[in-house]
Amino acid sequence: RSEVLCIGEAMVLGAVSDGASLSTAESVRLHVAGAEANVARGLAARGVAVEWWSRLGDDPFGERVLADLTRHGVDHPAVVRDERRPTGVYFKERRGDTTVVRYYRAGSAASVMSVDDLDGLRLGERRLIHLSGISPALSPRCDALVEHILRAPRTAAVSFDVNHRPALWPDTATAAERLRVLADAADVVFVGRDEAERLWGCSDAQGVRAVLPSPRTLVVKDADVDAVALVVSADGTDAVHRVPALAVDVVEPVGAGDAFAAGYLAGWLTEEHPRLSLRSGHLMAAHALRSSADVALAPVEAEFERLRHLDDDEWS
Ligand code: KDG
Repeated sequence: RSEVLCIGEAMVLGAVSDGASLSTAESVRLHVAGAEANVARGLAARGVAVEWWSRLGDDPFGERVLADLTRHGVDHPAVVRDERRPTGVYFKERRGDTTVVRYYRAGSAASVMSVDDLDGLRLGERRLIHLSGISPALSPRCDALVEHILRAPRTAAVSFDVNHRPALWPDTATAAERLRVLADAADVVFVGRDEAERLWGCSDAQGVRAVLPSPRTLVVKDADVDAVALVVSADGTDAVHRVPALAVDVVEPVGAGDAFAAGYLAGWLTEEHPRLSLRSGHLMAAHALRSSADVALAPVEAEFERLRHLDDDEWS
């Protein structure tokens, strides 16, 4: 069994070329997306043994998701195929500097993921389970699944990317409260500074710590500025690690957060210094930012290691 298990909906993504509009474009490029599946592919690219689990339709898009994950080295032995519900789909287009996302996922196979599904997943044999704040927004059953994994007695660590997707929640206040409670039950939490501001009114990493006191590792990413990891040390106080972001010509930002999480977690798994894990996160994110797909392969290993170990003044 893989040491890491990522749980959450994967979808087929239809993207039009830059500047084209979904209402008039004649062709759409298909990719495989979904935050937790993106993290799984990123971890596999860093050499981590990783499994992804969700429910998929018994349809060609479900086949596409599995083939893509296999190609990226992600294991998926326990995925459930649903004959009655489809694989979710979403589309995105660029409007100026913003990416507009349209979901066609209500009633998808993944929307009926439930606590009953956990029997075959051998959570006790994992080191790390990765979840995100997308799943609790999909349905009450998905929400219960996430809550159960976080709160039932467990031996595996849980990482949780807050991933607030406004289109999936009834309103911000509901999302804010639910995501706060769930994130605070995890061991490693990722959140964007802007996201934390929108949800909880926090302006910096210390502010997020006041809202989420429990996770041993709290990573607050401030877009093209920096990422800060607050890691509880032996005396119970936070050690603060801050690494500036890399300067990148952004093609498309969706998926960069997942790439960052994969880079950070790959380092966390080998217990390397948080500063190096933050650098891995930035390097992976930079790569995703330069691609229009939601997931992109990391640079080759030797180059990755060279970049990670640059002196501080050469970094960024
Ligand atoms: O983080 C990227 C994801 O948001 C994207 O791949 C699609 O999972 C997705 C979602 O629910 O938005």
